[in-house]
Amino acid sequence: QWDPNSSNGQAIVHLFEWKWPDIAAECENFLGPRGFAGVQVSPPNEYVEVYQGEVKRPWWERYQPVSYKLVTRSGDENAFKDMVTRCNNVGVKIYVDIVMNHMSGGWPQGTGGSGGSSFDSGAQSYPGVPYSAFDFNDGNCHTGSGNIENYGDANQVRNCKLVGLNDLNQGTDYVRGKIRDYLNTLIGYGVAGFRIDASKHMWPGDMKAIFDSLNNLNTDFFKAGSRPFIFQEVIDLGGEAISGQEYVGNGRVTEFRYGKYLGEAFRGNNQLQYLKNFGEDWGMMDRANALVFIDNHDNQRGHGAGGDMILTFRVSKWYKMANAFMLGWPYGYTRVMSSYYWDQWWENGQDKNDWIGPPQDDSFNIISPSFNADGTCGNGWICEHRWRQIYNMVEFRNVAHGTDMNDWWDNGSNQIAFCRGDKGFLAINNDGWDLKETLQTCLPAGTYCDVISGSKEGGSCTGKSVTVGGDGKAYIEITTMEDDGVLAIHANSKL
Ligand code: QV4
Ligand code: CA
Repeated sequence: QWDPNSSNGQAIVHLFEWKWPDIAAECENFLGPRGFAGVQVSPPNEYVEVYQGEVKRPWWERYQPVSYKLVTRSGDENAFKDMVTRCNNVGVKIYVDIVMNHMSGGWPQGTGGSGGSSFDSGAQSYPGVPYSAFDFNDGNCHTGSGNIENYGDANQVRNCKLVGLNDLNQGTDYVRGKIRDYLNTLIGYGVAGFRIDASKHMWPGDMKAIFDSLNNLNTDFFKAGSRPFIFQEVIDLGGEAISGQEYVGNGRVTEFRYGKYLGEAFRGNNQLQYLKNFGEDWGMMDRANALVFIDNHDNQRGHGAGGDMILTFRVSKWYKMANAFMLGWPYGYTRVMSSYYWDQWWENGQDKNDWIGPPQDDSFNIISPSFNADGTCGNGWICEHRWRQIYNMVEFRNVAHGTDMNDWWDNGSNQIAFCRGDKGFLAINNDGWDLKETLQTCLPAGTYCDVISGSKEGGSCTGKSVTVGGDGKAYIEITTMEDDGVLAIHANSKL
């Protein structure tokens, strides 16, 4: 199903590794009021507690399930349920990261699970579900190592182990039933949909059988007959045996080319003028099937796809520009990344600290974010979604929803501007010289607040103001001295 089941928002935020009570409060205090449609939450089911030499409680332990008990470092089942209710009550939906391709890697019997279940990876025994050796794909995998060795061979990509993770066989009724029961439990609590991890590694038909068997969404929160929103993680940059296109029949698919191409454009490997037809014309999937983002929890730390072209919070000026473009541009369903900080440790082009988990205390409990007077986060949390330049563009996207792009302008290199019907106008300057132009904004005459340099508060603007004349034109200025290379005005920012 391709629709996010949200009436009041066009962007979701991934609150990576946040605790359930903190998400509940964030829905009430910030996301609801600011018009966010929903939250992608980290996997809520039990996983391996990883302690491996220096590597203690890495973020990636949550991608090694042990059972479908809802007990994690983010909280227990009651906390999860409370979060879903409280977020729904303020119009913010919950989308759950579902790890159903595999169980854990090769951790020996005796290794702890976050919900107290025992397991034996070598024997493929997970009594907390229960799964046993019959439920895994080994017999269907024909590589020497049992791992995926060649991404040019669709069969091994789907039936062999991804980096040593015990590969579930979703072709059997038993495994389908266990996954269905897990997802139906979440639906019962009121979630709106699912991010399906490692979708490339499962057969689209097996996934369809599971999705078709799911209950309708909870009618306490959704209209009768609503189906869960599905977005499938498939990394398809071209050139492999499996394409994202094979999955669009099940729901939306992550479009990884989107963030890579924007990274290339803003980093100067391409020019912004060429973004004029950014979308299907660039070889990306149909916008109605795409889930788009600038970076995700993998490629912001060198896992996954996109390499060193990906923009993150560490290159904040470009990052804000790219997010503004994404949120202003009518392509795909948008997801904003929200991160925590870690110190990188580069050796031979590799960040040896790419495993570091969220801010935690000495007992490995996750530490909640703190909030500064200006609304930004502390305690090691970056909270990109609380950057004014980003959350104000979420409002822009909501206001402009339903319009197309028109009146494109560029200077022949890296200064661009466009309208969204008569609802919004966006300009970007990524050249090394000032943008000073009189441009068509398509907005009704009046004075507007630029929501990048400031916000409309009360009747006035804390940033730059733009005066639009009766002909829709306005003098637009973005100098290289400014903090941000973007200017955005919209129907709701009229003073
Ligand atoms: C190691 C060796 C293997 C060996 C194995 C033996 O590297 O060669 O076979 O031991 O047991 C972690 C470790 C990894 C380790 C593995 C098994 O990093 O070194 O293998 O565990 O213990 C995340 C991380 C992975 C992590 C995994 C499980 O990125 O590093 O592996 O969680 O903890 C492809 C896929 C795509 C995937 C992307 C990263 O097509 O689906 O790679 N993205 C999603 C998630 C991602 C997650 C997974 C999939 C797996 O977004 O976060 O991987 O659930 O492109
Ligand atoms: Ca598989």
